[in-house]
Amino acid sequence: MIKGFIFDLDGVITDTAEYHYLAWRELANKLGISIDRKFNEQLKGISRTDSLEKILNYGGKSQTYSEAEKNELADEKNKEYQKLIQSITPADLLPGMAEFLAEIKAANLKLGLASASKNGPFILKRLGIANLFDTVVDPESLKKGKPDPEIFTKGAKQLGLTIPECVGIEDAEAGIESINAAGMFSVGVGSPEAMRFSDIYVAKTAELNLEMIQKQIKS
Ligand code: B16
Ligand code: MG
Repeated sequence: MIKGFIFDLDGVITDTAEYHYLAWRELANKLGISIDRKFNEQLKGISRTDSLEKILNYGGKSQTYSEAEKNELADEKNKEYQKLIQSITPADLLPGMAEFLAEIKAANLKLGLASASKNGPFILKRLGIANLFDTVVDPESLKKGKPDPEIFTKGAKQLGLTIPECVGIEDAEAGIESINAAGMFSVGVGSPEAMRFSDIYVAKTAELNLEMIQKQIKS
């Protein structure tokens, strides 16, 4: 019996990937590295420090900076990102999400957030949905990020639920891997190719609804 849903943020609840991209592109340009939207796909669901490593590797500069300098670069990106997310409003919820979250709450199910983003709580507030969430996993408390199962396992624990009582929802391959490794039922949002390892998937957030997911779990 399903008692709770654990959501990813970027790409499921709202599309912050574009803001991450713009902020990383600005930093990469300064470092003489050129990235495009295709490259940015690899950064989805990946932590800030891992994203910087991927960009530096891509630009052949993985050995150029000290740890302290890398921290400064990651901070610089985050400052730019934080400027961009100030303008987020409830209109930035992805299609169908306001309804889907309301449906979950109306059924008295619990809601958790399992986002790699340290800006997650601020974004939930800007979207006007922070009060719907029973718990938010703090990504700084994790030993390992996605695809490690820790973030979803911790989410279930924080909700006071067992793994089989929870459903995880993700748009990134690393995220689906994380849910599956936790032993939780996984719902993917995205193309059949990208979501090939999820238990079920939908192409768009507008297709998410409680009845459909509950039926698929029973069958
Ligand atoms: P921050 P998710 C992830 O969010 C993003 O997809 C990823 O691009 C970003 O680097 C990561 O959060 C960390 O974000 O720099 O704000 O801490 O998909 O896990 O909700
Ligand atoms: Mg995501």
